[in-house]
Amino acid sequence: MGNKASAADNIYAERIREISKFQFDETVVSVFPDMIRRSVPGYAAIISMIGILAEKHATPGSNCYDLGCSLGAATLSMRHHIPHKDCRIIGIDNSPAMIDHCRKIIAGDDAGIAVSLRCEDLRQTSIENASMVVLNFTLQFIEPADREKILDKIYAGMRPGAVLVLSEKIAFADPHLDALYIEMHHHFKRANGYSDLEISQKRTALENVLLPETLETHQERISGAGFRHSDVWFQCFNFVSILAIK
Ligand code: GEK
Repeated sequence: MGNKASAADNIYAERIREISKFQFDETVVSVFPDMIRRSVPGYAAIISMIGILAEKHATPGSNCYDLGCSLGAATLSMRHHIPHKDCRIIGIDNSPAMIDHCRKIIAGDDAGIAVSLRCEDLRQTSIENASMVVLNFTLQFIEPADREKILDKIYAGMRPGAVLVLSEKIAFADPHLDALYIEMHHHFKRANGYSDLEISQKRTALENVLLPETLETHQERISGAGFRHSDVWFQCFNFVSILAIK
């Protein structure tokens, strides 16, 4: 399913004098499938479960949103599982390089469900008639002060019974656990072929760009928005995916 020919991620392999802030530009796009697979524990499992969740929760004539869709992995997973031909998947990303490449991947896929892709800031996206909304490792890149408004807007645009999948890298209030899970994540990256230099340079690039919050903060925001049920359905170290139901 799409995303096949990905070059190996060696963006941070050589020592960089001044590491600039991480951006979703052409360079990242060209290695993105390899980067995310080797950096996010459980990524492939989460993507395939998004399809399974869509199969059950997408309702006839509704919209399914993939906010921060990157190259459309979650979009494709939903597209291949939604049983209703009159559903529409709306993929949003504010990186022009991501959306351009995503368009090509979706064009090469022949599943029947309509897909609309838009290059826009998801803070501007209106959510309407949604039976499923996916924020797969996207909210973590948005200013924490803006996150409540986004969750409220998503909730307001959902049908009763609709589901939100929110996957995030998280922080832990317990400093011991926080340090342990960060270390375990680095072990995971090392096991996937990243060197200590790559791990440390990438970490510097993501400082103040990827802003993790605690699970409790996410859960409070989700219940504050009005979701009736929510739970962590996937966790590996400091990576979680939450299911919230309206
Ligand atoms: C996947 N969900 O493969 N508006 C829209 N898009 C944004 C915004 C914003 N304000 N901020 C960041 N993005 C994907 C993976 S990657 C996660 C998501 C990662 C986009 C950004 O351009 C990037 O494509 C995506 O969110 C985050 O399932 O790289 O760790």
